[in-house]
Amino acid sequence: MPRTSRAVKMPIRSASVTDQIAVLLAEEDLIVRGGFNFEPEEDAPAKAVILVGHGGAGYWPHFAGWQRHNPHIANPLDTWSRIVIDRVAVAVGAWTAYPNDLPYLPFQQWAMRAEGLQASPLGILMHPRFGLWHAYRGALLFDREISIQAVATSNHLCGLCAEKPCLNSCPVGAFSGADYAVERCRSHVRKEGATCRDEGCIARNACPHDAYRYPADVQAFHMEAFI
Ligand code: B12
Repeated sequence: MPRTSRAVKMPIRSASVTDQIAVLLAEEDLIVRGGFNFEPEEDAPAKAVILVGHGGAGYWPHFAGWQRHNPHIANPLDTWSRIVIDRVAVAVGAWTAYPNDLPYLPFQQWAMRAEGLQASPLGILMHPRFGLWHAYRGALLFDREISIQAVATSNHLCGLCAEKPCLNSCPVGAFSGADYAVERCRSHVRKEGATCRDEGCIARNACPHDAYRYPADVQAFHMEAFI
């Protein structure tokens, strides 16, 4: 029997909360992206947080299948994420927060803390396994402490990268390593036939750590949302 189907049948009550969440998310190829307990003196929205997301685009067929049956919904990826992650929250007694909800919650700061990540020169966090090809779809918030340990800071791959092709490849020089010229980037991507629009951000694609690169159609979807 394949390992995944055995994992889905695991008796949920005997597993830790993180294991329960992982099992429920696996049905949609989403993953636990780490978590931590907030310090008591922090101005935090909860006592603990677990981040939900993906490395690579394994979630895409699940989302695309759902979208085929729900073709006219605005912000479809956000809506799908909400449906999936809200359901998990109910099962484990948590509530949810989403990266695009206003006011923005500091998802990247939480991710740095949960997964020991650091920012790439593009602003996107660099992951030791997924490279730049990962994102966060939501957060589970708890009014109790949970048993989870933040991951120690890993080797920062960008620190070992001398050439930094990400900084030399943007056709409009939007990334300086310190700043991101959002409007210059956006007005270029909006142009009909721009490679970044149809195949994804050229700077992000220049990163050599690309084993989990999203397929071009997935990148095009995200660029469309961006413009
Ligand atoms: C507003 C926003 C944008 C804005 C402005 C970014 C900016 N200059 O600050 C725009 C629309 C330009 C944008 C674009 C993209 N974004 Co954006 N964005 C956000 C959002 C919704 C809010 C950021 C924020 O203000 N947070 C509030 C502050 C308090 O939180 P913070 O953790 O301290 O914020 C950090 C970021 O602002 C970061 N930062 C600063 N400058 C830049 C520049 C870029 C490009 C990024 C990604 C981050 C970044 O530094 C802060 C300190 O850590 C976050 C989700 C979130 N809630 O954080 C996603 C988020 C940061 N974006 C993300 C992504 C992936 C992108 C895109 C690559 C999407 C795409 N097209 O595929 C693009 C990049 C453009 C490109 N060329 O491809 C991911 C990053 C994941 C990761 N691996 O690190 C996030 C976390 C969303 C997610 N669902 O995972 N984004």
